[in-house]
Amino acid sequence: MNKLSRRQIITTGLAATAAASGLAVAGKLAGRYGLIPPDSGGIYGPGETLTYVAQRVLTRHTLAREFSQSQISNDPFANPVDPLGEEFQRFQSGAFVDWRLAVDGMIARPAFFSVAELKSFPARTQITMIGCEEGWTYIAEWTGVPLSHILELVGTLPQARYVVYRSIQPEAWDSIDMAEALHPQTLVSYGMNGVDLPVPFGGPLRMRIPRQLGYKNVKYITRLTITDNLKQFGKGLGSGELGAEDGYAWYAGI
Ligand SMILES: Nc1nc2c(c(=O)[nH]1)N[C@H]1C(S)=C(S)[C@@H](COP(=O)(O)O)O[C@H]1N2
Ligand SMILES: [Mo]
Repeated sequence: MNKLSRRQIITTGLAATAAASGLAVAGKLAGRYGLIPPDSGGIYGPGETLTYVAQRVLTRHTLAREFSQSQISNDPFANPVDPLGEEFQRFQSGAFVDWRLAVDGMIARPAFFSVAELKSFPARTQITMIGCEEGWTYIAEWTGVPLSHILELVGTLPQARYVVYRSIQPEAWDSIDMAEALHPQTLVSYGMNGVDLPVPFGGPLRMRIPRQLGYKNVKYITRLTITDNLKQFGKGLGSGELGAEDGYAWYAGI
C-alpha cells in the first residue's frame, strides 16, 4: 500500500463520507483549499471538517477593506433622515445619558446598555467605506463595540439565527444573520473620526456593517432582538421601509 500522508487520508476519507452524505462538493473543497482543522480526527470526524470548510470557503473574502488615515474623506455626506421627533430631542438635550440599547429575544440575560456602558466594553476602531445604493460613498473611521461581544455578554442561545435591530425611527429596522452578526467588523458604533458619533451620522448609536450596503447601517438604534425567525417582524421580510419592504434586497453584501 502506498504511504499516504495524514492529510491525504483525511481528505480521502472526507470525500468518501461527503459523497455518501451528499456533501461531495464540500469534501472536494476541503481538499482543494487544504482546510483540514486540527481536530478533524476527533470524535466529530468529517462532520466537523465540513462545517469548517463551509464557513471558511463561504466567508473567504472575509474582511471589508480597511483604509489608512490619509484616505478618510474630508467631507463625508450624511444622508438626510426624516425629522427626528421630540423624544429624540429630549435624549439629545440630555447628552444621550438616558439613551438605552435594549437587548432581548433568544438570550439568557436580557439587558439595557447605556452609551457609557457600551464605551466601557472592548472597542474596535476601523477605517472603512460606506456606500448608498444611490451612489455616494465616503470613508471614515468608526469606533464601537463588536456586536459579537454584546451577543456573548447576553448569552445568545445556540438556536439563534438572526439579529433584528430597531431604531428610534420605527420605519428604520433591519436584520442580519449570525455570520454577519458575529463578524469582527460588525459594530454597534458610537464614535466617528475620533469624536462621539454625530447625530446626522446616526449618533448616539448606529449599526456599522461594512460588508453591507448603506441602508443596512441603521442609525439611532434602540433595540436588538435575537431570534430564529424573521416572520414575526413587520411584513416578515427581514427589514423595514428602508430595506426589503421598499423592494431592496435583505442581503446587501458588498
Ligand atoms: N434610522 C435611519 N437609519 C438610516 C437611514 C435612515 O433614513 N434612518 N438611512 C439609511 C441609508 S438609505 C443609508 S445609505 C445610510 C447613509 O449613511 P450616511 O448618512 O452615514 O451616509 O444610512 C442608513 N441608515
Ligand atoms: Mo441609502
